[in-house]
Amino acid sequence: MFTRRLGVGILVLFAASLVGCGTEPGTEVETPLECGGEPCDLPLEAGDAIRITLTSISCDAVNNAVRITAPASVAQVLTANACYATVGTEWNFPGPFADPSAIDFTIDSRIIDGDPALRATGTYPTWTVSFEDGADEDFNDIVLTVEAIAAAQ
Ligand SMILES: [Ca+2]
Ligand SMILES: [Ca+2]
Repeated sequence: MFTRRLGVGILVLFAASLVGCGTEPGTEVETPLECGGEPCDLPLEAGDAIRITLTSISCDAVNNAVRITAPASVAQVLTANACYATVGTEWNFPGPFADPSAIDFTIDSRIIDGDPALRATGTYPTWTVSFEDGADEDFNDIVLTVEAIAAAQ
């Protein structure tokens, strides 16, 4: 009798966990850039060029896509499978841009455990952008160095 009641209790708990809130493993999520917990982008000055370097990766998920979303004229997917990209890969975008105000990124991934996060640290003209894919909190899963490069005088 005791065993049967326990079994029913476990079943109810299992059913409740299936009803969760959009963070089930496998759910696709687009993570925006944040600085100190607030949404942000990285300021550019008029005439600057942009260099982005894949500094390091430490993840196994497939199809994590790194997307530059601003300046709008260069918005594109930089890599569609970042965990398997080559460390040291550089993406260079010569300026000037028609819309030179800021650089922005998102990363598309799937929920592993917790919510992913994409953090920028640093100040103009060099930033580090670090992605936590949600499996732990090491913030080293995808690391980019982003540089604004002033036009030659
Ligand atoms: Ca991690
Ligand atoms: Ca990691």
